Order: sequence, then C-alpha cells, then structure tokens
Amino acid sequence: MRETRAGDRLRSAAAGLSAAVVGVGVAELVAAIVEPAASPFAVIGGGLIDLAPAWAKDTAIALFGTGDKIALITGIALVLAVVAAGAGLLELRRSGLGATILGGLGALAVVAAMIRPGAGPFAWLPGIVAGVVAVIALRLLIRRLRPIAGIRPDGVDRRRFLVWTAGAAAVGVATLIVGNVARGATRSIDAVRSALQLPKAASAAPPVPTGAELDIPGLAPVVTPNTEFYRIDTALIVPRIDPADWSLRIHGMVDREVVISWDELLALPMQEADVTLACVSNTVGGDLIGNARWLGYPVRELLARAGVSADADMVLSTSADGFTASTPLEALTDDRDALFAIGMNGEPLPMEHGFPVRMVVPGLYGYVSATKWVTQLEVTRFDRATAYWTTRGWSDHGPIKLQSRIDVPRGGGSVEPGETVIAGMAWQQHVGVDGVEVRIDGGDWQRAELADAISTDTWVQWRLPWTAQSGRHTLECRAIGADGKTQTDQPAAPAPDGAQGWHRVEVSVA
Ligand SMILES: Nc1nc2c(c(=O)[nH]1)N[C@H]1C(S)=C(S)[C@@H](COP(=O)(O)O)O[C@H]1N2
Ligand SMILES: [Mo]
Repeated sequence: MRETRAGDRLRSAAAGLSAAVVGVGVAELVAAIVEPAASPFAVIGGGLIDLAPAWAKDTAIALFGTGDKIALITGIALVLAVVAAGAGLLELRRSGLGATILGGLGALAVVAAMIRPGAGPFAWLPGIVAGVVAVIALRLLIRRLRPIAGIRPDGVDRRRFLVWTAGAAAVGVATLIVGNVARGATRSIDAVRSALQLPKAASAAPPVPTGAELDIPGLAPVVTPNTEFYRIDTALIVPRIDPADWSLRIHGMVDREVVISWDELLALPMQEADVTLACVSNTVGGDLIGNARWLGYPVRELLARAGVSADADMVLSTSADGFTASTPLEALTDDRDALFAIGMNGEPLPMEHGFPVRMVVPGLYGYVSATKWVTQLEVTRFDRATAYWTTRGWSDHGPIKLQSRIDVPRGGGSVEPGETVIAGMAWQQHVGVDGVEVRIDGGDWQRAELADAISTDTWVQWRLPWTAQSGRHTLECRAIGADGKTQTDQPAAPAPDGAQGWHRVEVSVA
C-alpha cells in the first residue's frame, strides 16, 4: 500500500524540524561549555536586534515591554521551525537541497557569532556543530523516509522512522535543557557577586524622607526594589563579568590615558545618590522608569584624572558586549551625581543591571548615559562619533522630559463611589517637580498634594482626594517643573527624543 503524498510531506517536515532541534540543542550545550555568549540563538537574536531599525525596536518595546527578549526568541524559534520543516520537504524531493539550507543556517550562526563584539576564540564552534549535526540528522532521517515514500521501494518502516525522528528531537530537547542548566550553573560569577562586601559610602545620601512614600496601594513605590526595576538592553545573554577581569579605560581626547581596575575603583571614596532612571522608549503612562539608591564613584573625578581636552564635547562609553552611548561631556563634568555605580539599593549591581560597573547620569535617558557592564570611555566630539541608538536615528542629547502619570485608579478599571484617591508619579530628573495638577472630565485643573521629593534627581509621588460619583470618568494629569514650565499637552511618540503629552485614564465608578 502506498502512502498518501500528504503523509510523506508531513513526515519529511517532521524530519526537518527534528534535525533542526537536535542541531540547535547540541550546539547550545557546546556553547554553554565553550562560550555561553556564542549560543547560536543568542548571536542570531543579537544580530537581529542590532540590525533592527529604530521603529522595530520601538514597536517591540511598545508591544512586549520588558518581555521583548522572550518575544524575539519565540519569533526566531518559529521562523526556524518553518524553515526547518521546509528544508525537510525539499530534502525529500531532492537529496542535498534541504541539507544545504540547514547547513546555511549553521553558517549564519558562525558568522553572527564571530562578528559579535567580544567574540572569543571558540565563537565559531557552536554554529559549526549546529550545522553539522542538523545536516547529518536530516540526511539520516530522510534516508529512512525514502522507502516509505516509495522513492526506493525496498522495505517500508514507518515505525522506525517515527522512532528515529522522535528520538532525534528528544535528544535535541534534552541537550537544550542541559545546556541551559549548565549555563545557569556557571555560578562562579554569581558567587563572586554574592560574596562581595560593598564599601561604605564616604559621602552617604541622607535617608529617604518618610514623607516621600505615600504608601497608596497600586501606586509605584518611591524606591523601586531591584527585582522590580525595569530592564532594557540589547543583550540576549546577560554579560557575566568577573570583577577580577574587569577594567575601565579612559582614552581619546585626554592628556593621559587612565586604566583602572576593580580593586583600584573599590578603594576610592564612594558616593551615594538617589537617581531615577528612565528609558526614552517609555510611553506616556508607561513603566520603563525606576528609582534606586546608587553607590559609585563620580565620573567627573576619573575624567579629571585623564585631563579632558577643551575641544571635546562628548563621551562615548562602551560596554563589554559592544553597546555604546554618547553622553554630553558637561553632564559628566558638572556637579551632578554622574556615577560609575557598583551598588544598587544596598546590593552589588544585579547582573541584568550592569554588574560589576555601570554608569548612572541624572537627567538623561538611559540610551545616552546609563551604560551597563561599562569598560571604556572615549572622550570625543559629537561631530566625530555616534553611538548605538543615535546611529539609529534617536536624538543626540537625551534630556529627560517633564512627565507625570496616574497609577491609581488604574486606567480601564473601576472604583467604588465615594471618597477615594487619585495618585501617581511625576518626574523631570535634574530639574525637579514643583507641582502636579489633575482634572476630571475636562473640568478645572486641581492642584494635587506632592509627597516630599527625595531630590531633584528622583521622581515624586502625588495624590488628590476624589469623591467619585457613579458613571464613567476621564482623569488627566500634568506636572509643573521646578523651572516653572508646565508639561506639554502636545503628544509625541518616544522616537526620537522621548514621549510627551498628558496621561489620560478612563475609569468607571460603580
Ligand atoms: N550595555 C548596555 N547598557 C545599556 C543598554 C544596553 O542596551 N546595553 N541600554 C540602555 C538603555 S536604553 C536604558 S533605558 C538603560 C536601562 O537600564 P536598566 O536596564 O538597568 O533599567 O540601560 C542603558 N544601558
Ligand atoms: Mo532606554
């Protein structure tokens, strides 16, 4: 009895899929052993992130927020699945065709791994392994399929084919799991981090005023716990840097190059500062913003050590994984608390937030200032160099715009009629907030009560008592900066220099 064409197609597609899974799985395991950052998934994903146009990043962050990386990995897996199934179909039609496609994907992973900044000596290996294993698996499986499909009518063994296909896929899934566990178990750097004793601040920040926290359910806490702090970066695999291997080099338009090791940095007098970080991709009302107490050494001191040329106007900082940010020089040399931070809310920096050292610059969006895993500073000029996001069309200087947001009640939610409260956050780091106004259903602006500000570099909470009447209501807020300016109602998208406009929420009272 001859198989239906549909059955052949299904089997060959399954063979392609299974070949890809075993190739990727074994390669991830090899990567975990030789060079975790060279994982085919990570390097192809990383390459896509770097190639993506600005609008794509904007859309991804708008759609998925901090989940953008999971979305990307899922997307790559889906595309790979479709291509691999197609390779299986083609391989059945013409021997060598599908194998060429899978081999080509392996080659792509090799190239992506080798052009990655900081690629190690074995970066090429996982991609080769992925390609070779997938090609061998595909050829073996399709060979088993041929008799069934009637191309070579000598002995038909569907069960054997199924066992082999499922077996290859199972090996792939198992190695994928082992590889990921192995990567997670590269605990040594985490152990170094946990054992770290942060130095005491030579210049401590005053305690957070008790009046800074209004403690309203649903309102963002004024100090964001590290585990809840938003995370935005281009790193699919979080760089794991041993502080013993870390150093910071300051070069470019300077009198003398400065290189400082971790131990040398730690021996310097540390300063504490409360600074609210914000992402330029944050939409009006969004949550890509967080506030922490940072411990670090002033950037200006190390720049002074290097002796900055009078012609320079920009500092290009580079991370261990090749991200760059261009920061206006004056923001790093004036008296603000621009830090090489090593501590976040009393802990060493979490891995995802830049361990062992990151930059924090009050008043500027993260993309032009907050380089995590920082290893290099080049003193230069805006007309000589561009950085990761400014190359992709985002604005050169990234001062944070005056913004405010309503956290309570939640937009789209409902509240009980009667005495309640409207509350939210407002910020314009390094300028400060003087007031917040709220209006209900387009009525008169009412002045909200401001909580105590920690400093002009942090956001501030606000509240307004509200007697909620039954029905649907529109709530809007706007902030007034310490410079007397009122938050603009002119809406703007995040690109190229930050979202603006009033936050508006609809609530129903019932
Ligand atoms: N190395 C590196 N540093 C980086 C980035 C990055 O992609 N890579 N993203 C920047 C951006 S756009 C922002 S908003 C902040 C976010 O810092 P967080 O993840 O600690 O909140 O980090 C900045 N520093
Ligand atoms: Mo950002």
